[in-house]
Amino acid sequence: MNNDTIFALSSGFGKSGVAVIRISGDNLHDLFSKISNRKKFDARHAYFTNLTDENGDLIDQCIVIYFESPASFTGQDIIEIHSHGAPAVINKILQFLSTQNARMALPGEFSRRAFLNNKMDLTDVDGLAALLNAQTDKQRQFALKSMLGGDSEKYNSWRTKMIEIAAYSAAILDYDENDLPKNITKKIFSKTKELLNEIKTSLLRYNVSRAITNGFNIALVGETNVGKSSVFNRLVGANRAIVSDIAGTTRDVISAQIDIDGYLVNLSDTAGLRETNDEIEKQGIDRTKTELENADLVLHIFNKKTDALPDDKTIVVINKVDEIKSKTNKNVIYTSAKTGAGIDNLLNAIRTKMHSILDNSENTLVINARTYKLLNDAKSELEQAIEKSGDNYDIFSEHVRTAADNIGKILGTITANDVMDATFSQLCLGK
Ligand SMILES: Nc1nc2c(ncn2[C@@H]2O[C@H](COP(=O)(O)OP(=O)(O)OP(=O)(O)O)[C@@H](O)[C@H]2O)c(=O)[nH]1
Ligand SMILES: [Mg+2]
Repeated sequence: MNNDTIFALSSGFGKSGVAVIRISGDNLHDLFSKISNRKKFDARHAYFTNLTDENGDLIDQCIVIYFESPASFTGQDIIEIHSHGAPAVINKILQFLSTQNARMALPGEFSRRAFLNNKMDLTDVDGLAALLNAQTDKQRQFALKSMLGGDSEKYNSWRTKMIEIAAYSAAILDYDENDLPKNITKKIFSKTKELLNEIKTSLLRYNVSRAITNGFNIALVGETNVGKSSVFNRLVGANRAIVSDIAGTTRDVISAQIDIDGYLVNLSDTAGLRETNDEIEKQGIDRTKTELENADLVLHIFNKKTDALPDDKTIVVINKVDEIKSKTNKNVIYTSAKTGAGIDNLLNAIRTKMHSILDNSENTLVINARTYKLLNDAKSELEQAIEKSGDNYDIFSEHVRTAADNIGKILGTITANDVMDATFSQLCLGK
């Protein structure tokens, strides 16, 4: 199956100036000859060609490029066809290719081949998937670093150190003390602790990784009628949520995505909190509680004086300031969704909080559910090595080796097929 010649549209489908169709296979020399209408050609050279179908009828005028194995995305021979971006042209080319001993690629199949040919490891593929999903500039930067191998470097260095530690600790039983480096047991312990701390720090940054990749969650909560939906509309810059003076207007969670300083923000307006017998409103309030749990930042909104205090993840807002005389509480932000007063201050307070949580992400790994679990497993193996092996260095070595295997699974050095399927299926057709 990995020897099949595969093809896919790599650019988006729809009317566009240019479409790019890629073909990958073991030897595409003859196919390129046919497509480019030339016997001799150079790799990585753009040729202008009249692309004809199996009957010799003209399909389109195209640019075609040949990438020779192993210097290509997949490591196999690759042909790129740059055609006009009309759906009819694209369909005709794909139809023609299926008559040329080639088949349509599965989603992520190009990347799978790149992985099998050691062009990418699984963390690079995760980075690529994150890059393809990037909507904001920070998401782009974060994903790009991972795709270009930033994360692999860290994982590889951890794994190498673990293998070294495992080898030394296994050797303690087999070799005479004089043949081993001085203070070997001390060194083994301190190096293992160092690694454990680094992994723990990375796990603590999981929320940062998630917030950059999937968006920073901000929930607006408070009692009914304080003006949550009105403030939400001001922040989004559009009348997204219904506003009325009837308490209990908002019942469902209303979400909008906004870009603040290059970070993707998921903003949620929620049902006002109050005692109610209304079944639907009750369900709405349950949803508010879920939003609160998932929030990276909460805007707690009031419309009168309050003793509520801000904390790491809460900003206290007193709305309807146009109706309030005393504005002396330094712990809160005063706004009026009606006049727009104070909305800039609120945005700045959100900015400050968000930057303090998300900035300096250079050393943050792109962690998804798969890598989080494996990283946690590695952490617990190292903890067991340190805490539970006593003076038994065989057991110590075994735990550290298992930790190294967990990191290997993150990279895909050691991997099961189902993990690969999950990793590659996040990608779209043509990648
Ligand atoms: N004077 C004044 N009225 C406001 C302000 N913000 C909202 N209101 C009014 O307050 C009422 C309630 O506003 P909403 O935005 O629907 O309040 P909410 O907190 O979303 O209410 P629920 O969805 O019922 O929980 C509406 O009549 C708004 O026009 C404000 O800053 N000043
Ligand atoms: Mg509302």
